Amino acid sequence: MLDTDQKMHAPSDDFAASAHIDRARYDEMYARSIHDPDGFWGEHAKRLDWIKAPTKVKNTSFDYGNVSIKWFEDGTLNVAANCIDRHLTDRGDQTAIIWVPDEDDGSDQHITYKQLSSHVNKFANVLKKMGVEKGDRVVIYLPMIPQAAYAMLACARIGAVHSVVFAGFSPDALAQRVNGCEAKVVITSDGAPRGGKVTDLKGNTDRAMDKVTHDAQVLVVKRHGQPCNMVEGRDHWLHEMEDGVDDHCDPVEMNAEDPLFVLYTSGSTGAPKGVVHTTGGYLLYTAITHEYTFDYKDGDVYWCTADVGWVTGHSYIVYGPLANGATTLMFEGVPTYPDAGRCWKIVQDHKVAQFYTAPTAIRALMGKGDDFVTKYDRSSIKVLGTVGEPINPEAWNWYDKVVGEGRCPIVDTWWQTETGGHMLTPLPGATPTKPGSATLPFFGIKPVVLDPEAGTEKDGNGVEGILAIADSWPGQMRTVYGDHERFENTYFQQYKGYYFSGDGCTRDEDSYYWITGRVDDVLNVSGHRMGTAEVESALVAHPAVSEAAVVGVPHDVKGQGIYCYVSLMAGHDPSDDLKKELADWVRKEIGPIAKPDFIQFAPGLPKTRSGKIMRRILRKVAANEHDSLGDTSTLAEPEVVDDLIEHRLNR
Ligand code: 6R9
Repeated sequence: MLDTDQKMHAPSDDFAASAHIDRARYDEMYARSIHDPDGFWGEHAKRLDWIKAPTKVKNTSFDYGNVSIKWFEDGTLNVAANCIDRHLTDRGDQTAIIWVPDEDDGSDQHITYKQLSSHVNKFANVLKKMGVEKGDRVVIYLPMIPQAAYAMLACARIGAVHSVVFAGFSPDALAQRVNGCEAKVVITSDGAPRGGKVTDLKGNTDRAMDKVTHDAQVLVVKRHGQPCNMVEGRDHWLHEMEDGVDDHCDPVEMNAEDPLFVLYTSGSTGAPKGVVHTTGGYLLYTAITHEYTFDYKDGDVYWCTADVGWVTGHSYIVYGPLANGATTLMFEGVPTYPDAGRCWKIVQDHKVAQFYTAPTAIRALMGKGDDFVTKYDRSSIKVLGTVGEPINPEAWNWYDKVVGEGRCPIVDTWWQTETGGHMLTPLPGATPTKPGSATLPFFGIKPVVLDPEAGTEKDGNGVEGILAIADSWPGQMRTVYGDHERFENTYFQQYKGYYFSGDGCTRDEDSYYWITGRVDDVLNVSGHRMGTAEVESALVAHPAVSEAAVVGVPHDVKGQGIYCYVSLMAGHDPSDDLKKELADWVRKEIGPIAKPDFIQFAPGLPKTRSGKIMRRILRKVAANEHDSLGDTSTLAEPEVVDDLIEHRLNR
């Protein structure tokens, strides 16, 4: 149960006094952002370098059937020029990216803005040489190496649309995304070291390319040195292609509403959706949130531990920080390799000022004991952040006391792939925090709590319901790639006039928001989004499986674990070997993050008379809460449930 009765932690007077935003400023700026969005965002848009300054600011409609979102629609700019070129005069020799490799062997790299410029320009010229033009799609399937950022910025420089695919995804998942956006080029690397193990990314790419239905070329970054099978005419080494290539490439003038990237994310039904973000509004929103949420100041070293395969890596490793001329740290490895002190060693080595991670990592590290933390110097840390899932107060308190020594404000940032940047978050010098609450809206964000059935707003405080957003903000996704109807149906159909987040929430007596989790069939496993439908379709693709239903189950470290109910085809018998085979199968079909935690063989699944699987009941059985199953009267065969309970986990 959500316990909203938590102690308030106010920012210290010293912190508030030197912060970009204190409480009075937050109140004043928030009020203005809501009452005069054109004035507010028009002014803040000046933080970007426009080729042609916009004369229009907001032109948006949440009207179902006519949803249209445009910001700064007559402005033009280039994202790479904003993230690199404009910093060259004043901070060309400042470090843009600190890269920390998987092995703790002292080979960390400091890449200055000048070096970043040279790498990105060359990379952009290579893409041009391969025939990539403005509007073409490029898939990036890379580990956490600087070339991932170079590739993204190179695309932005020439107006190509990138689609980053998390390197933990399987060949099938990669092929689905390459086909989905008809990418002209797929960028990958030979091997990806992570946590001391090496993934054969090029091998995965080769298997994916067998399933790609159009002509596409492959560009390979040499990272690990493992041998690769290079297909003549299709595959090229980056270092060979860069030979003799000029390190100047003119940035292409882009309209503010031209697409910057597509990022596939899980929904409650069907295949993952290609979330489309555009150029002007997205960059402005990630830059402003990066500065204010983390209270970023010149000279700070900022570290977000996410992977660039997720939106957090896009917005808060690459675009937001680089647009602000920041120093952003990129880490190839995992928090527990070579041991659970790795993060704090990196903090000490590089004097990290802002540290941003996920609750699942905090819980995992908390379980390893305090010594791993306290043996390193963390006095450089000013702000701690979390993202990805609700943080439980125990983990919050540990993060606060042990990691932050009780002196660093914690920003619990609620947002989504779709929102582009932070939506609900404390500002560290302004907002007193409560463990487990994402607190208050960022500038320009109008959250509302809706009654799930009536769809009407619940006024006042002390209310619970669906979290929706009443008006547009610059970082909002614009459409689903190639399917605007799906965009409208997913986010604007159920509750007319609002952006539907898919999350439930409570607004407490202090107007603070508490996210209660997804209200749809989306799982959140270690902060990674996964549709139950994706895991189910992987399971039924196995020849022994006739039907499958997947639900989330509470998990101490991952937040949610994956619990699968599986009915077998005639002629196949339940066994532990088959369970293992099915778990490995899903892992292979989607990727390691989707590997089931539990599989229960079920002769029948609880369905309504119309044939809809009642996941509510399956969730209760999985969580061992069968005393509170709720109404089962609409079930076609109520006795199925007794069998499921009796054979829970096939006891
Ligand atoms: C940025 C990101 C979005 C979903 C979102 C919600 C959950 C994210 C959260 C949080 C509670 C937070 N979520 N941040 N829940 N508190 N601070 O994670 O994007 O991968 O699209 O996931 O994650 O359920 O709807 P994405």
